[in-house]
Amino acid sequence: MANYIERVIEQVKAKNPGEVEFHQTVEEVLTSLAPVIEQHPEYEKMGLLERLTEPERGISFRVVWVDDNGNVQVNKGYRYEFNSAIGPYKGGLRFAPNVYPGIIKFLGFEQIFKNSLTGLPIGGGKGGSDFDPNGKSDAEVMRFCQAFMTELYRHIGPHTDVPAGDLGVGGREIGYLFGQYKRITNRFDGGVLTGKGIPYGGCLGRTEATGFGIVWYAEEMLKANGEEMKGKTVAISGFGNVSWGTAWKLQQLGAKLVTISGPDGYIYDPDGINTDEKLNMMLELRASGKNVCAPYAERFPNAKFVPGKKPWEVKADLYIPCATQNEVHMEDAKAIVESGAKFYCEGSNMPTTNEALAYLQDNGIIVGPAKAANAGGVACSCIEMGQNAGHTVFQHQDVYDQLHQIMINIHKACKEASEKYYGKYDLVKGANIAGFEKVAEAMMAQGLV
Ligand code: 2IT
Repeated sequence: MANYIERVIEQVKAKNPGEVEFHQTVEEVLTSLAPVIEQHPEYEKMGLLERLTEPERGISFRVVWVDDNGNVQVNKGYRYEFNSAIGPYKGGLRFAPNVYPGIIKFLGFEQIFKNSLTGLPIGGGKGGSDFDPNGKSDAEVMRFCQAFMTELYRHIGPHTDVPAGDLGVGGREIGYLFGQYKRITNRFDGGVLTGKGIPYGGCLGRTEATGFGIVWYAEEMLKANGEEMKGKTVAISGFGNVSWGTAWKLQQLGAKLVTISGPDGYIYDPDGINTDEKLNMMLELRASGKNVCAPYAERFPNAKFVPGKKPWEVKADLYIPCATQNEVHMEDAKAIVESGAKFYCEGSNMPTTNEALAYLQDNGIIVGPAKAANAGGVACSCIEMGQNAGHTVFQHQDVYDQLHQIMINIHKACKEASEKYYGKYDLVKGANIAGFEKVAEAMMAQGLV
């Protein structure tokens, strides 16, 4: 069986040359599945892993728009519809200059397992563009989004594929995308996009859902190991939506958050990033469109800005990377182990290199994997789809209560799957297995498609 897994990993590498992020996640996930594949020889006969690692559909398209100076701009647009065994494709759109198929495929592949872990009926997909929203005017962002949707609308729908935001795509972009979808199709299909504004079908709590979910998941990790969130010193990276929601929930649970970061460096705030003014400062940083965190230290003089560095050198009890993929390398993992920390919970998608992840776990750090810990975002998106399908509005507290329970359930599913197949508490392996089992069963039931 190990041979089967190795063979598929090699095939994926050969079929998707140079797409290193996709190779990385396929290797990490499939390797964890060994004991399950062992028990199900029929999976090999039915080419299950070959099918799982090949997107059902991949669309690549040209996006043409005109910038404020009247120059024609051409970007690449993508949507990889990865797996619809348990529900319509669901996953975000990422707008960032480094976007290429290897990034969209890694995100889309991860999304299959994440969405399955939520316990809700959503398949996996991901899309985006190499468009960089930073430094663009509002009008440019609108024209880009309209051009992007002018192709994408043919491929999506409330029962087909439901995109949302990811890096570079927030409420503003979703608004423009939705407006254009509605204009072209003449349909108010609320459930075609999630992360919408509250007045037009958005779900209360979606903005903070990913961050809240991460902290609730981390809280379960702590509890399972006899500890509590209150009083913990926490270091996170990023200052965007996910970091902001994470900071807010950490504040509510009485933890002390001491770092945030940007591409320019990191902020160390010894007083804690724990007042409304400080949380609002994170929103201001994002709204500035400059993609820097340094201005935080100008506003709060006790805080220190450390240019060009990542926050992993700061001593903490719990680390939560919330910025982007592969932001924690081997040297960072060593610093985290040396700090004496016990907990590490991934917030952003695949923030840890496979090598750094193994090092953290081998040195006794308890790791929460992103596909489980950050699943609260997409879970809330699915709640939004339900709200839209039922032509209703859910109350804020109802959404929080559902989301909190979902995060508790996901932690439990990861814990139980790892105990069943590996005889130990390993949330990384458990998340892969628990996410896989339901999708595999559905794929087997649906025959060779
Ligand atoms: O990575 C993710 O789960 C997201 N960017 C959110 C996806 C969604 O459909 O809400």
